[in-house]
Amino acid sequence: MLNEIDHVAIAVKDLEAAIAFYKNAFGVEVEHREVVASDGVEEAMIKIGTSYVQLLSPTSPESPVSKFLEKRGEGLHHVGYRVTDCSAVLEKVKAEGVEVLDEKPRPGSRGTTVAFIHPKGALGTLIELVQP
Ligand code: CMX
Ligand code: CO
Repeated sequence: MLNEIDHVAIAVKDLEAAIAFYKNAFGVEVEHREVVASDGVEEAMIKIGTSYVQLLSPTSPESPVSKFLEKRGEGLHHVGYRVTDCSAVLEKVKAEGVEVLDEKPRPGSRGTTVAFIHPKGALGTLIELVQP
């Protein structure tokens, strides 16, 4: 049900500094930037093959990424798996008794449809299902 890695998300304190790090260290550039108000984040997407690195910084103190940075510091925040049918995968996961954060798929960045799965029931990894 998981087609590809859509993105690997990294929580950062300073988005401009993070973008500069990737540009200077690896010569890669941002393809897409977006503020996702519903999630309290600003993202910078760097394309790598058919996947992305999603650099994520909080836009408010209530953002889940603010809390993450306070507790854990900068680092890997979640993995996004590209799926054909977000709703179908979510229902399958729920039927397996896995704790989800979204009961129904919702809009994500780049016009995608997404749903998050709680890290506690998923080997300590926050998972995002991403339907392009
Ligand atoms: N990865 C792994 N574990 C995580 C985590 C993460 N990103 N964030 C929190 N946790 C851990 C916490 O450390 C905590 O562990 P302990 O109990 O051992 O201390 C545990 O999960 C439970 O945390 P919680 O109190 O239930 O929840 P939090 O308030 O810490 O929020 C989470 C965590 C995942 C529920 C919240 O971040 C969330 O709802 N995320 C989904 C939305 C999101 O992340 N949006 C931003 C990205 C948007 C995008 O990619 O487009
Ligand atoms: Co994401």
